Amino acid sequence: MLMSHFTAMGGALLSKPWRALPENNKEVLDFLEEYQPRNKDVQHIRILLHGPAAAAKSSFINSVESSLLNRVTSRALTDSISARSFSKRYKTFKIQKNPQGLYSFVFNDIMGFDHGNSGVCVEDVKLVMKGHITENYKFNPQSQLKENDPNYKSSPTLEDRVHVLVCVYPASSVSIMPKDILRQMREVRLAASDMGIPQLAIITKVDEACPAAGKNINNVYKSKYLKEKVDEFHMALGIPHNRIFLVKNYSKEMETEAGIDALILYALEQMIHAGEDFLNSL
Ligand SMILES: Nc1nc2c(ncn2[C@@H]2O[C@H](COP(=O)(O)OP(=O)(O)OP(=O)(O)O)[C@@H](O)[C@H]2O)c(=O)[nH]1
Ligand SMILES: [Mg+2]
Repeated sequence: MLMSHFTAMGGALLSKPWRALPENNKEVLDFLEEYQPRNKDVQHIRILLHGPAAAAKSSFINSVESSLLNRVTSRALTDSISARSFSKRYKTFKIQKNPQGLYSFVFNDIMGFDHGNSGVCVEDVKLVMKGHITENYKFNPQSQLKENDPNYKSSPTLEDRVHVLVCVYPASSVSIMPKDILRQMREVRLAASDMGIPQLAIITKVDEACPAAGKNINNVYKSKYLKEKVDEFHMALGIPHNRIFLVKNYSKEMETEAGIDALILYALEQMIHAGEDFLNSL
């Protein structure tokens, strides 16, 4: 049984982390640098991020790039005040490893879910997973992409298909998850399961949700509050505990930090393993 104590910041901290992160980031960075899919039908693993508007999907892509390049970047545009989803297009982000090449994984950013007809259509997310949607397509919240549309790719390759699905959700909203958003996320999850696509989740904005984690990033996996959020998220969506990761993005920092990198790289490594296993099971 882990001992816990209350901090001056008001959150209970366990004496030991309930999940151990890798000892150093270098090993994970080396793995990511060398990683290539064994399945020669693809050049990279395609990771799709989905979740409600403002969950921090675009920010996570920037944070991954920042951790890998060792400087804070912001290619995927984010927004702090939009009431509706800020990202509106289907975009693929590749990350430059060195002047000669790219990392062997890409991220797909999409519009977020919202209430009523304001967010991405669930059917469009299913089309993305099957590889039917072309780059830069502007999602129409009112209606799904039709087969006769020029943006509809009728014969997607394995490379076009999604190999890992990642649900993104902010920590402070887990307990107040709106039913219609949950229904949409669950529908996407079930469709991914039907396609055999592995699923993970990242719980974001841990610094906002837990002051002790905001004060010291090394407290993230010691926070009882954040552990409860992982449990609640698991109960709500059915994603196994060990597929749910806590993350803080680079939202206000000017420089990268080892503690923030550790959370991001750990989650990323698990995404790569899941995608590799999927591609080898085909
Ligand atoms: N404090 C804090 N803020 C964050 C974190 N991650 C993202 N943010 C902020 O949350 C806001 C929304 O982030 P986005 O990345 O635009 O969210 P999104 O999921 O892409 O949203 P849409 O494109 O609108 O669907 C931005 O103002 C980010 O700076 C985090 O870990 N901590
Ligand atoms: Mg976005």
